[in-house]
Order: sequence, then structure tokens, then C-alpha cells
Amino acid sequence: MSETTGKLRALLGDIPGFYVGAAVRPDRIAGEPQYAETLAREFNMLVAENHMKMKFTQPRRGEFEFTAADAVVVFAQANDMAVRGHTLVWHLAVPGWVTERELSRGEAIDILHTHIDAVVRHFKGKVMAWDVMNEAIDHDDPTRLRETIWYRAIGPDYLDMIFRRAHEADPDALLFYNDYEAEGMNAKSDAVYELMKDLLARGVPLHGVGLQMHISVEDFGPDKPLNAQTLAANIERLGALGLQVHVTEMDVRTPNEHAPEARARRTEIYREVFEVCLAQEACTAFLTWGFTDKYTWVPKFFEIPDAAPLLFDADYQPKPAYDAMVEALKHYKERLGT
Ligand code: 9MR
Repeated sequence: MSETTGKLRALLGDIPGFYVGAAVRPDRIAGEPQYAETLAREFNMLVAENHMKMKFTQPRRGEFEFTAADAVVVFAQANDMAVRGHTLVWHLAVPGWVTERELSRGEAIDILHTHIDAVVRHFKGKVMAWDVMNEAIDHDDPTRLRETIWYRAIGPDYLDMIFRRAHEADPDALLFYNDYEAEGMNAKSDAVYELMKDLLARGVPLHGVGLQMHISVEDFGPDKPLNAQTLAANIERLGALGLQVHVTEMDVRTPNEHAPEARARRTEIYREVFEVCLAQEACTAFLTWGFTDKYTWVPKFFEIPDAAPLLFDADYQPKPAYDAMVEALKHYKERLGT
């Protein structure tokens, strides 16, 4: 182990109930020793980037496929790491047999219940927290629910149903609502907050909110709507509902990677978001969407070839953002006196 690595997990060791993790690709865990070594050395939580989504877990109706997801869980258990489950219900990564025609309400309910029962029971006791619902709020108008295949067939009450069903299948799992662009105080995070309040008021089993945190260096800063204060305020109001908050999918795309200021901004953004999470009692996990710039969805999706959004470079060397998180953790522990 080099002098600069291994510090994140070592420092985390004695903080109970707080997790730092990353999204992973099972073929890389099996196929690339450095990938697996870095994960085990630095993190105490994992989430499958894709392999617990419906498209992978139920590729054909009634036929469940858990090989790839199981590999992630086995690796996590062997290395004493917690697992987040992502995701039971979404409008994307849905298999073709679901989307090929409109569904009746009864059929859609049956499909969701069967899926949740099988997947949650399979991972019972192994997945600490499930993203039961991913991205249910409309992209353009956050006052509405997104008109997905599930919403169209069932109506707004599908949310209550899926949380209740997941809770029956594994009463010990923490159940999360996960979404993007709802990190600071804005119309979308207001909508998430109201939705969570409504679910709780109806007695729906719900334990947390995931803030995805897919951002650009240009999105976060003292003069931007999203900054340390607005993030803290949003986490605090969710915490006041009795909910936990996980930062679930952080990456910081850097359109101008070759500008030193842009790289420095990225480092500071990681430091600040992590500091807010450490300081807020409700924030109990911080995960990045991948960990090495070698494997990230960002360059392709945003057409930024050298976006370099993560904590390790493509050669698995820690970047300044990693050092900033280590420093934040050290300061946090000094303040706690541990
Ligand atoms: O990173 C994931 C990418 O590999 C997949 O093709 C895509 C569709 O399944 O999902 C990406 O992950 C998304 C996550 O599941 C939900 N929040 C947004 C993430 C980035 O698109």
C-alpha cells in the first residue's frame, strides 16, 4: 500500500453507522485485481452500478438472474462492507417484456409485487438499504409525478404499494427514495420533501432519501443555488422528518479538465459535500458513482471525453479530491475527540 492510499477506510473504521462507498461493475471486480484491491482498501459500502436493476435481475418474465449481483454481495461480505440495493422500481433499465405494450393496472401491480418479492427476499439480510423507488418525480415539472409505465398503468398509489411490499419482504432493510437535482433547496427538492411527508403521513415504511449528486464543477459553489448551505438545509429538513440521507451517486464532471481552476474546484466540491454529510447527523452514507475515472458513465453520456469526475484516476492513483476527503475525515474525528 502506498503512503497516500488506504486512509479513507482506515479512518472510517471506528465511526459507527457511517459509510463511504462506490458503485461497482462486477466484471471488473472479477477481472481486474487493482479494481478489487482499491475497493476493499478504501470503502466500507458498495452498490451495483447496474446489476440489481430489473433489466438484469428479471430479464424474462418470472426468470430471475442474480449471478452478477450476487458476485457484488459476496465480494462485499468477504471484505466486511455494507451493500446498497439499486434499484427496485425505475422507468429505465426495464426489460423489454415489460415495455413492449401498455399494462393494465392489475397486471402492473402483479409484475411489481412479484419482482419486489423475489429480489428483496433473495438479498434479505444482505442489502442494508434499498433504493425502492428511483426518480419518480417529473424531470420538467417537479410538481408532478413522472408519467412512467408504472404511473400510467397504476396511478400515483404505486409508490405506497412498492414501499409496503418491500418492507414485507425484508422488514430489516432500510427503504429509500432516490433522485437527482434535488440536493440543495429548489423546486425539485421541495417536491421530494412533500412526497416524503405524504408517504410518512400515510404510514408508508420509508427510512431515507438518496441524493444522487451527479453534478458539474459549474453547479456547486457559494454563488450557486447548490452549495454547502443549501445542501445542509435540505438534509436537515429531511432529517427532521426522521429520515436518513445518503449521498448515493456523486460524481463531478469537469468540462474543462485541463484548466487548473476547474480541477481545484472539483477537489473543493468533494471536500465540501463530504464535510456537510459528516456534519449532518441524518447523513449516514456517502457514495460515488464509480471510483476510478477508467470506468464512469459521464464521458459518454455528457460527451465530455476527459471529464475525470471521480476520486481515483484511470491508473487507480488517488486524486486531490481523495486527499480532501481524507483531510475532512481527520478534522471530523479531531472534533469528535476520537
Ligand atoms: O451508470 C449507469 C449506466 O451504466 C447505465 O447505462 C444507466 C442506465 O441503466 O444507469 C446509470 O446509472 C444511473 C443510476 O442507475 C440512476 N441515477 C443516474 C445514474 C446515471 O445515469
